[in-house]
Amino acid sequence: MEFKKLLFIVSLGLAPMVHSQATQLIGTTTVYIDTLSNEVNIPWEIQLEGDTHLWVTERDGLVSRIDLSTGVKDTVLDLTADVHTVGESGLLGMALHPDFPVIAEVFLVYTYGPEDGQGYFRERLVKYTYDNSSDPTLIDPDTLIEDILAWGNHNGSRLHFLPDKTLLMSTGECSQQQLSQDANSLSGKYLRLNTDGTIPTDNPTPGSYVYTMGHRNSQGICSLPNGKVIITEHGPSTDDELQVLEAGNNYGWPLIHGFCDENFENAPCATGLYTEPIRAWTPTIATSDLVYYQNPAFPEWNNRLLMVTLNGQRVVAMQLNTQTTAVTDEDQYLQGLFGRLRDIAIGPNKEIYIATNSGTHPILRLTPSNALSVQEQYGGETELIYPNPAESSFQFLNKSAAEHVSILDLNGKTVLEYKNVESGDHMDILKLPTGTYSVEVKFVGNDQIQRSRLIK
Ligand SMILES: [Ca+2]
Ligand SMILES: [Ca+2]
Repeated sequence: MEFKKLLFIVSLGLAPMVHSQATQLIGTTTVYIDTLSNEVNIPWEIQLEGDTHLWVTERDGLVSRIDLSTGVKDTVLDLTADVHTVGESGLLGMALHPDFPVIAEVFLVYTYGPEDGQGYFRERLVKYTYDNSSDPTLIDPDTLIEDILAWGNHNGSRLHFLPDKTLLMSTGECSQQQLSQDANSLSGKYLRLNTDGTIPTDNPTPGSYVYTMGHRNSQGICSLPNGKVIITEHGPSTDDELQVLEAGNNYGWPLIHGFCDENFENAPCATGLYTEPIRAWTPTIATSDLVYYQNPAFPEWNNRLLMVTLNGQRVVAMQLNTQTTAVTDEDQYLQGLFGRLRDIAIGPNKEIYIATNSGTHPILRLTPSNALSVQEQYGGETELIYPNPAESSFQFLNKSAAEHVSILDLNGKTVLEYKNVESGDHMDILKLPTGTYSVEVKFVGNDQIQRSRLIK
C-alpha cells in the first residue's frame, strides 16, 4: 500500500542521473522538493502573482501563469512569431506592476529581427495590459523602448521595480565591450524609466535612460530590506560579480574585471571613477538571479541573499554585513542536483521556486518543513502530516511508522486506509476529491489514536 513518489529525473550532460528524492536536508532543516511544472521550455523569468500564481517567461516567446495549487499552466501570450531567438536571446525579463492587479500591467523584454549582415538584431521593452475577463490574456502592447542592440548572447535582461515604481532594465553589451563605457549607447547598462516609457526627471543624466553603466551582462537583481539594490553580473573567464547598484555609478567593464587587483587595472582604478563589486567569483559560476530570503523557521537561509547559478549548478546563500559592503558568510547548496539554475522566487508560504535550465527545465518548489505548519494555518490541531494542504500524497512530519491510518470525510466515513506505514512513506491521496478530511493514526508503540486535519 505504501507509495514512493518518484519526483525527479534529471539529465546532466552525457551521463543521465536519476534522482528520486523528495527531501533534502539543509543544515538541520528538512526541505521538501517537488516539481511545480514540467510544462515549460527554457524558463527565463518567474514571478509570483499574489499567493495564487507563478508567472513564467519561456525564451521561445510564451508568457504563462501557473496555478500554485494545481500546477496547471495557462498561456496568456504567445510571442513566438515576434521573438528572434539565437543562442541566449529571445523572450527574457518580465515584471508585473507592483500594484498588480489593480494596475494590470506586465512588462516584457524580448529580442526581435531581422538580423543585419553581421548577425546583430534588436531588443525591446514592451508593456502589456492583463485582461482577466474570461480567458486571461495579455493585450494592448505598448513599446516603451526599442532598437536596443541584440546578439546571440549578452542581452541581459532582468526587470526590477524600485520603491518609487520606476522600472530598472539591464542590457548586455552584445560583446561590443566599448558600448558599456559609451554614455550614448543603451547597451551594457541599467536603464531606469517610468511605466509610461518616459525618462524620470531625477535620472543621473537629464534626458537619458541610463541609470548605471560599465556593465557586461547582468542577469540578476533584487532589493534588500534596507533598500539597497543588489545585482549580479556575468564575468568573462574570471570575475562574476555581486554589485550594489547605485544611481550614476560606473561599474568599470571592460576596464576593470572584479576588484582592482591586477596591473592592467591600475590606471582606471586610480581615477576613482569606478565602483568595485562586493564579491567576485573566479573561476566563474555563471551568476544568475537572486532574492533576499527571510524566514526564521529556516535558519540556514534566513536573512540570506539566495543566488542561483547556471554553470555553477547550485544555490549560493550569502550573509551581508549591515553596511552592505561585503559578504560575511557564504554557503553552497544543492550542488549539481538539478543542473543549471536560472531564476528564483519566494512564494506566499516562504516556499522557494527555482526555474531550472537543464534537461526538461522543471520549475522546482522547495518547502522548508516548518513553512507550512498545520498549527499556524488552521490553528490548534496536532501538527502531524506534511504537506498540508496536500495534492497527491502526504507523509508524517515526524517520520514515525504507523500501524494504521484512516482518512475520513466530513461525514465520518472512511474513504482511504493504509496499514503498516513505514518511516518516511508517502501516502497517496490522488484519488480523493478536493476537500477537508480527518486523518486518524495509530503510530507504532503508541496506543493513543492521533488525529489531524488534512486539506486537499
Ligand atoms: Ca526573477
Ligand atoms: Ca580585477
